[in-house]
Amino acid sequence: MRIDLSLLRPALAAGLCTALLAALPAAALAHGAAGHAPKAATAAPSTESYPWGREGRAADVTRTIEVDMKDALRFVPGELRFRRGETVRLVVHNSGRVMHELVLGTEAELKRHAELMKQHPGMEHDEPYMAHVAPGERAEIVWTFDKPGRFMYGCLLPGHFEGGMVGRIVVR
Ligand SMILES: [Cu+2]
Repeated sequence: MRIDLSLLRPALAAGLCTALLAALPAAALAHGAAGHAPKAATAAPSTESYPWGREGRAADVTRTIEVDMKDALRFVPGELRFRRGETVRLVVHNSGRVMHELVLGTEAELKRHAELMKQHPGMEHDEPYMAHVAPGERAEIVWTFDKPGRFMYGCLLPGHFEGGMVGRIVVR
């Protein structure tokens, strides 16, 4: 079974996430890898909007950016700059030997999320703003940066975020 984090978002915002998730049986937080099957190319993007943008339409992509994830707990490059309104395809590689993920968000959101992951290492979930990538694999995020600001991307696997596996995003 999978937990839809969108249902928890109001609780996350209220800082109640820890208490809420602690009340759930651990088994409810894990689900099989089947939940991460790639979405069909024809699937309509989510209409949900986030402070750091929204899922983009493949037809609107104007730029493709490659990001590599390394076992040294680094993203390469470690900073990305976009113009407001730009829709980009992030091609996320994992050149390491362990699992990594790229999750877009605000700094506060990623910190909260990383704390959750520490307490529930088996927690898996999928949202349009994240890519879980097995060693040697690649995955894509199509994203529209529709609001200016400073955002981040991070690997929220336990120890990785704290180990500095973060990148900066500037949208002007
Ligand atoms: Cu990682």
